[in-house]
Amino acid sequence: MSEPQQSRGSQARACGSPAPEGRYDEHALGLDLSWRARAYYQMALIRRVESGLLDLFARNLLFGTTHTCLGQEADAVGVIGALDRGRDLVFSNHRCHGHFLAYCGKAHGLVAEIMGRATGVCGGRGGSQHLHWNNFFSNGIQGGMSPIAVGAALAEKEAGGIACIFLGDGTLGQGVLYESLNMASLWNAPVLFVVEDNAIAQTTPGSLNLAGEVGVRAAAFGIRGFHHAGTDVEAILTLAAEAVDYVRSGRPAWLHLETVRMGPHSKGDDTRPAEEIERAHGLDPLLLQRARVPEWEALEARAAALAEAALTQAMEDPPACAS
Ligand SMILES: Cc1ncc(C[n+]2csc(CCOP(=O)(O)OP(=O)(O)O)c2C)c(N)n1
Ligand SMILES: [Mg+2]
Repeated sequence: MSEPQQSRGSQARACGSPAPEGRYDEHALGLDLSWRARAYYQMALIRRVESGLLDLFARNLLFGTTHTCLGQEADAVGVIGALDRGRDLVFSNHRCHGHFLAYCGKAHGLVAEIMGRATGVCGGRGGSQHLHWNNFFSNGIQGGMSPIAVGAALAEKEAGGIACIFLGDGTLGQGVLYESLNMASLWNAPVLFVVEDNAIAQTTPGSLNLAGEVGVRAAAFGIRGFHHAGTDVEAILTLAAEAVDYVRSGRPAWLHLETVRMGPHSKGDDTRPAEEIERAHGLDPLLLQRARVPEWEALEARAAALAEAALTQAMEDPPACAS
């Protein structure tokens, strides 16, 4: 397999605004590594940061809420690895930390943001669900970002950029999503709708809230679908690259990724039977990728050191100004 398309990463700009100060964190993204090692390393960094956040919660050092993406790291790394960070836009949801890290690698800015520190990427005022840096935007309202992604994609179309929006399977019940699919198809908006289907919405299994098939929802609007069942980051990267190419040609697409949620919905709220959680752990994307990356222990150590430094520094940083 040849190396999939990688970011140019130098001409980043938000929709209609000048490029902001600062750059992607190339070291944190592992841009010096081979694409295969990088895929493992980026997933390890996400896992380490997310685990660190859950640990802070357990020790009463975080307030608010947080939704970690343990088990879903391959979606973030595979899909965002197929985008052009220099011109594409990413819209995310409540489970956004992994998407954010795969986009820009700013681990300290993320942790400080979640901890309400002045050094956070949004000055500590956005928190876990409202992250914004450069062309990355997240919001916790399920489906709320989908019309925004369609509009932004249309605005960026002439410049060759596309929008990628991450949605959960539980969000397929939101009407605004179907209005967005309708307009995206009618107006040829270059949007990649990514459904991270972990078969659960908070504590409600998909079998109780989702009728019919996931793929045919997009097909009903004449939108081409792509599908992967599993947590193989390399397969997701390859499929996402194909979907991104298609979207860049001027049509929306739907990428359905069947994945697993290894952790709780947010902190301790996991009501699933033990065997179901065990099954999810059996599909851990990091374990899958380890078998292909002989140097995984060194990459793990690098990710652990970076996450630890981010967490330690954020703890010492000043709080966001209250006024
Ligand atoms: C409009 C709206 N309704 C309810 C909520 C509360 N809520 C947050 S996450 C969530 C479940 C989302 O499930 P899914 O879309 O499958 O994403 P997952 O959490 O599995 O990643 C709910 C009900 C919300 N954020 N927005
Ligand atoms: Mg879900």
